[in-house]
Parts: sequence; structure tokens; C-alpha cells
Amino acid sequence: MSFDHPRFPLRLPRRVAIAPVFALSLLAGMGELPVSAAAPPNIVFIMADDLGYGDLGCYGQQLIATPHIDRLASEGTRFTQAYAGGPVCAASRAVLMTGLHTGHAPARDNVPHYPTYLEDGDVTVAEVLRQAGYRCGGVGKWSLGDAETVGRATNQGFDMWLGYLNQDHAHYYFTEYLDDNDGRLELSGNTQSRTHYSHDLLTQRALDFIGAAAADAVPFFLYVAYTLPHFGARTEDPDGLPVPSTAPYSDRDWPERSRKYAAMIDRLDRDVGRLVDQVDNLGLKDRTLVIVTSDNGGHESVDPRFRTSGPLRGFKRDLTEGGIRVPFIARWPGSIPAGRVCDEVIAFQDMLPTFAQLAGVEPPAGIDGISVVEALRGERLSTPHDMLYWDYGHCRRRYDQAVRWGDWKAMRLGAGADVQLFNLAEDVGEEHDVATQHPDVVEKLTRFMETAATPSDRYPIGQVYDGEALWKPQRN
Ligand SMILES: [Ca+2]
Repeated sequence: MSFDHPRFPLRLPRRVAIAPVFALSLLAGMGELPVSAAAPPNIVFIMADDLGYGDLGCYGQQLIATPHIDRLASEGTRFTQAYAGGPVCAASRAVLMTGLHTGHAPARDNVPHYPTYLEDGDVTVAEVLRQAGYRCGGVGKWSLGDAETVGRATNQGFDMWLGYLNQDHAHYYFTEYLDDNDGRLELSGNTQSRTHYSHDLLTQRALDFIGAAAADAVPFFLYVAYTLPHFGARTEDPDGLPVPSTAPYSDRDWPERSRKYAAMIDRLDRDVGRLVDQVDNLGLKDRTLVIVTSDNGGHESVDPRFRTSGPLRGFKRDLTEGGIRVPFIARWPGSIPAGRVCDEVIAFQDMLPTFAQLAGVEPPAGIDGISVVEALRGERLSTPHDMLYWDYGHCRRRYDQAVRWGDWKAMRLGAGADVQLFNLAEDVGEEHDVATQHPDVVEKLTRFMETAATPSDRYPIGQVYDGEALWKPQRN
């Protein structure tokens, strides 16, 4: 194995103040490594759905309180330049699972609707971690293969999955069933009775999974692909925001739909807190990497008072920063500095090689991601990304591409359109197109765009898809 096991850095990180807990760890790392420091950590990857860059208190949210996630940020590192795999669910999840960007990944968009997106030959994070002896479990929205296909989670490295294999099914919070491993958890009558809010079942299963892995003393990877605060079916809620209660925002002088949205984030935050407490109470705090992030930007219909995208431009489905830059918090006491804010550029395709390095196994060859273990530890990346790439809309009316190179961000919004250029260091809101002032940069990044995507028969650019969702609600 060519990758080093994680260990405490022996040199001081540049540009970073060392928090006390980290300094102690650093001293401990000078001699023999404690066994616990070199052991592969458990990994709990919590991913919200359509949670915007500005939706959390620790990212500037003023109106919705997120004390549990904010606490996690104070105990760990908060990244300001972390990117999702894509601007929509399936694309982002495919990038996360395979380490390939959207120009190479097996799934590049939510449409066309396919029964499976991952094939046997695709190697997922879970399959990689399994080689290192990890038990892999997941809850929530999978998106990459329906129940009867090779793409379903339990055919792609997961020992356990509870949730929605098909992402259109995930619009139903009061669903009649959830996919449970290779079968179903039946919830007959739930559409009417509204007895089971799916998010709560996902949380309980996640808590149980951590408890069982701890009892069995086996390293684990838990992928918590929550559906909050993504909109739900209007048959469940007239505002498309099904949530059992608007508490603690019921008395706010806001539209009812805004109270619901805030309550969804409150519930998400509460349950992140419960998962973290489970880890800590089982004595796994120093042996568990906990990450909280989102699969893409916030939705354009969110009440503007919440500023779901914070200072960024655009929303979900956009390749402007508001569509792809996401909250990203990582906590692993003793190994990740506490209370730190990190501006290293990291992205979802980096998770597979990062987790592989932490687990001491090789990632598959030819992926687009890089290990960002150094950034987690509080160091600068010694070999950061040269270029980051996203595209979106292959089978929609407009095909967009974006490239990030250093502080430059180039976008072509529509095939054949002029390439726009922004300097994110000076203009994070992407308000000032400086393409005409930097023709050399535009030329370089345009050339890159033209070769970055491998054509896919499944995503023929310019052939507009207008088919319906495959999944239909079951009515009892
Ligand atoms: Ca999403």
C-alpha cells in the first residue's frame, strides 16, 4: 500500500492557529503514535438535501438556529470552499460515491430517469472501505439504483440500507414503505395516518447502526443521506414542505411555508446532535470522523429572508457558486483542529480517496478526486486540485459547464454561449464578469471544458428529455 496511514502532522500547519486540543495531540505525535491515532477512524458522513450554503448558523444564518451543527463546527473544522459533486441529487451522489466528476461519472443528472445508474463495474466508497474491513451502512436517499437492479445500495458495497433507493420516492416523507436492505419496511396506511415521518425512521436506524457497530467493535462507515430540507410532494403538504410540526418556529411572523422550512432545518440539526451524542456516549469520539454537508445548493423557492445561498449567487440546478458550494464541517477530535475555518478547495470526488487513505487502502485508479487528508489535519494541500469541473443539463434545454482553476471560475451557460470568468477571491457573488480582461485565462479554461467530459450515451447533450418519473406513489 502506497498510502500512509493517518498520523498527526509533525510540522506546524501554515497559516493556522493551533487549538489547544490539537497542540496536545501534536505533542503526543512526536513520539510513538498512540494506537488510537493510527487506527482507521469510523466515518459518519451526514449529507442534507438542498441545504444551502447560508442555511446554518455557523455559515451566517440569522433566523434559523442550528446549535448542534454549530457546536460540531466549534469542535472541528469548517470549510468555506467545499463543493458538491453537482447541482442536483443524482449527479452529486454519483460523484460522491465514485470519485469521478460529472463529466466522467456514471450519473450526471436526475434525468433521464433510469432504473439504475451504477453498474457492477462502478467502484463506490463503500466497496473501497469494505476492503479495509469496514461495516458500511446507509440511510436516506440513494438515487443510484432501484430495488431490483445492480445499482441498489446493497449491491454497491453497503451492508445495510434503509430509505429511498429511487429519488422520486424520496419526495414522500409520509411514504407507504421504505426500502430496507434487499426488501421493504412496510408502512401501510401511512399516507393517511401520517404515523411515520420517514426522517425519524432514518435517524433511528442510523443510531442503531452506530450502536451495533460499537458493540461489535468493528470500524464503520455510515452514510446518512437525509432528505431534509428538500421539498416533498404537494399531496403531502400544500406548500410542498411536509414536516410534523412547525415548532419551534410556530409563533414567528412568517409565512407558514417559511415556518415549515425552518422547522425542517431544526429537525435536521436536532438529529445531527443525536447522532453525534451517540458517537460520543459510546466512547467513539476520538475514533470517529463526523462530516456534515449538503448534496447541492438551496432551493430558489426558499423564503428570501433566510438567504439560503448566503453571499453566493444562484441556487440548486445552477453552476454558479450558490448551486454547488456547500457547507462542510469535519470533526475528529485530536486529529482535526477544533474551531478552525479552512479555505482549502475540496470537493465530493475527494471523499473516496480521502476515506481510502484514512482506512489504509488504495482508491481505484483513474478517478478525479484527490485525498484531502492534509486539509482535514489543518495543513495546506501539498498537491491541490489543478482544475475542478462540473456540468449540468445534458438532456435539458441548456447545457452548462463550469471550471474552477485557483481563484478563477469560468462558466459557459448554454452550449455555444460566451464563457464568463469570475475571480472568486474578489467576487464570491460572481457579479463581475472579467472575461474580456483575461482572454488568456478564458482560452485556457475553455480548452479544458472542451475535453473535460467523456461523452455518455446515457446523457446525449442537446437531446431534451421529457419523460416521466419511473417511481409512482403506491396507494392503499
Ligand atoms: Ca439535492
